[in-house]
Amino acid sequence: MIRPLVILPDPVLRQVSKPVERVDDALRLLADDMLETMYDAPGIGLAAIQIGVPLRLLVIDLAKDDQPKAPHVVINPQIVAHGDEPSVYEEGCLSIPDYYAEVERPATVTVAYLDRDGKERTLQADGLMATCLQHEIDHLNGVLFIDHISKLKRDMVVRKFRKLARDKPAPSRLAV
Ligand code: GNR
Ligand code: NI
Repeated sequence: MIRPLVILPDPVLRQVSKPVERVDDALRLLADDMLETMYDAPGIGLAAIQIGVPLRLLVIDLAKDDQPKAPHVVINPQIVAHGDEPSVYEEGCLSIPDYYAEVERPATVTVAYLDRDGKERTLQADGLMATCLQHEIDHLNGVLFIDHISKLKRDMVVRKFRKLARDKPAPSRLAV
């Protein structure tokens, strides 16, 4: 099931997500909804908080349109190591539609996590995978990629999205 995305400046995006306590069928259904929502958007990653669920769960698929799907379900991730080299990527976020900015992060990370079977795994990532993992893990801590750019640019983006939310409130906001 495709779920509605939480968009800036919704304060839900600033929540710190809680660890997943058990990897069961309900959690796998949630992960499947996240993948469906991410593919539909389309995006290459999605954190649970972006559909309003404050759990330490994220999905990633970097496969291009002409490649077979390569879904990763990443539960309770911890960055256990990162390289010294920085890398700069132009990032975007499904919760901040149509805004892109360069962000510098460690070029390589090692992440320990549970997979969709609850099995402990470790992933060494570089390139876009390293950037995407760090972007998603930031979401679990209530951090957005605009927190890594200048305050001037960030304030401009937040103001623009505040105005958009005022002019055209989301249906869920109209209801309350
Ligand atoms: O779809 C996405 N693309 C992207 C591009 C560069 C760096 C990070 C990302 S993640 C983003 C989807 C998203 O908002 N995940 O939280
Ligand atoms: Ni994002």
